[in-house]
Amino acid sequence: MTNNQALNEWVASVAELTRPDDVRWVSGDDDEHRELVQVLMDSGDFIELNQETHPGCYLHRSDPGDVARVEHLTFVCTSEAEDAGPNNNWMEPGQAREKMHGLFEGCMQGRTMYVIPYCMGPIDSPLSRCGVEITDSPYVVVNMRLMTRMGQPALARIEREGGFVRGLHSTGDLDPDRRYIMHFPEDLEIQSFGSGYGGNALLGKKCHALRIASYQARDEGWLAEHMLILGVENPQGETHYIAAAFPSACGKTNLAMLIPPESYPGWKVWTVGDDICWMRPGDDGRLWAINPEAGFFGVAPGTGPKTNPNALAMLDHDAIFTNVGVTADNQPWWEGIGSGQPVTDWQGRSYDPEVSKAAHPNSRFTVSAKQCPTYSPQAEAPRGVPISAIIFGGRRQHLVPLVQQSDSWAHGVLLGASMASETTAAATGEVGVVRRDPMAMKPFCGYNYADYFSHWLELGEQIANPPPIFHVNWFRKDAAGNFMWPGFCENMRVLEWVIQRSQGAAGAKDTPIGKLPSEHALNTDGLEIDPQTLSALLAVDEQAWLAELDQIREYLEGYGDRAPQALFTELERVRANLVN
Ligand code: SAT
Ligand code: MN
Repeated sequence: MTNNQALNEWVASVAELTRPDDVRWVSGDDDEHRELVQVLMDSGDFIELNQETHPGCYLHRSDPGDVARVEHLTFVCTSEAEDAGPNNNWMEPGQAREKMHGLFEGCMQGRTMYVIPYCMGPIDSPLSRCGVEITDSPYVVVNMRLMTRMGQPALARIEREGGFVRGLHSTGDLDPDRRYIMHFPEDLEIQSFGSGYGGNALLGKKCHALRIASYQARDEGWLAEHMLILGVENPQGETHYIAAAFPSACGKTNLAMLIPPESYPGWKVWTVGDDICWMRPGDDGRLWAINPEAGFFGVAPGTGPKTNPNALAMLDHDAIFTNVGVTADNQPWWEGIGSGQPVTDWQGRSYDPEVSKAAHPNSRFTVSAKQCPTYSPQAEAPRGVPISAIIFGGRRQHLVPLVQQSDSWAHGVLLGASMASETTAAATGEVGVVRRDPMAMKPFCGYNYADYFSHWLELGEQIANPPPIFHVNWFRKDAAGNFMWPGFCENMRVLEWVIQRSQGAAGAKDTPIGKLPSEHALNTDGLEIDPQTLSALLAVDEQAWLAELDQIREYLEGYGDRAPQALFTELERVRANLVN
């Protein structure tokens, strides 16, 4: 119970509708956590992992039909379809509410209903926002405890402020035909039924911190983005912060936790966040950012001693593993972990590489950010961190260079708006098809993309010192299908160029598509890469770019009259550069 009347009334009305055996307000304390772990173990939802090598670690196996976000079942329910835009599935709010009412009716019988007050962002930050998730899943509660600031301190803030985002969730019967993730941005409300998986069920994450928050951010003059935040400290002890957007499962967590290569003595990368960034113009004319999350829900496969040693180091205690394999001595295992052998796959079957990978490609770890060896002390700062550069990046085998800098903010918005990427296992559907994913927000923008692009353009005009905008592509392949850029810790070289450019230093050459590193401007000391590959990574194929521009234009025209003219002006400027 709380002194917030609206919250009490909402909880009572949900209990009346869903008819749980028991209602529990979550405090977030340790005793409660131990009790919930026991509940999860008793039901078989948690399997204890080796407590000697991995104290406090548990394995959860999802229903095999419930292992990723379901974009085709995710809806934005604004009064007008146009406000949701062609980038979202839309349902009329009244109809959506009726449908969800039918599903939620009596669905918590025999279950406990948990009320989770949570805060997205440092508890005392003016940039943070609160929500309350009601759920019948104790797995959601223990994940929300790692991913958000939840329980008593969040409730105290809600009581002070009054407002909060309402999120109602039930795993239902996990029937994919009775599964919907509905958003009502006009009412700051989320309703999710029929899935227990990550982004469908941990409502603070994509549902609140991106879909609802992006809608609020547009009205209030800030940005809610699918971006990691990292700080690069140079040997002189100066730290510059970068916000970078990549689609799900394109290496945001690895980049956020990068350890500079040996040829970078005295350099350090600090992790502020790995997935979501809320940014607001400060009084000093810069953009200030917080990570609204308190933990990482990272992709396990591919996380190993070479790709992300920091992540490995934080995963040997107090972590939840979802859909990974297990070794003979009960340690978690996934493809790329670098040691051990699996005996059981993610579905609990005896491991047979002919039948299945040990870990599901979208298997995940959940862990508190405080366990990350490079977690930035500034990550908890109420005012956030000042952003020196913004990076957009996609997964593109062809065409798109390793790095380019936009000529202006508007050109940078065009770079973001024309982002495309090959799809990954983070969402159900075909993997590896190129789709347009502006600002990596395709599945997460809670309103019409055309209005979102306008918001980005307008915001840039309001900031006295907007950060420069870049585009990167780590994923270029040669004719034999091999990656041309080594990636991982070597991405530091690109980060260094980006930071130097943001300070007005480092060489760049003007090309029709923007500024690219001039010869020798990219530091390749200690890197084995043949000069031809490097120049191919930084080449501009003018004919292919003209064809790409046609596709971008066609894509943007899909947003009709609402698409901002400034983007077409930029597009035509680039086209003119290419033909001249
Ligand atoms: O399932 S989540 O949306 O939380 C993870 C992701 O796809 O980025
Ligand atoms: Mn993500």
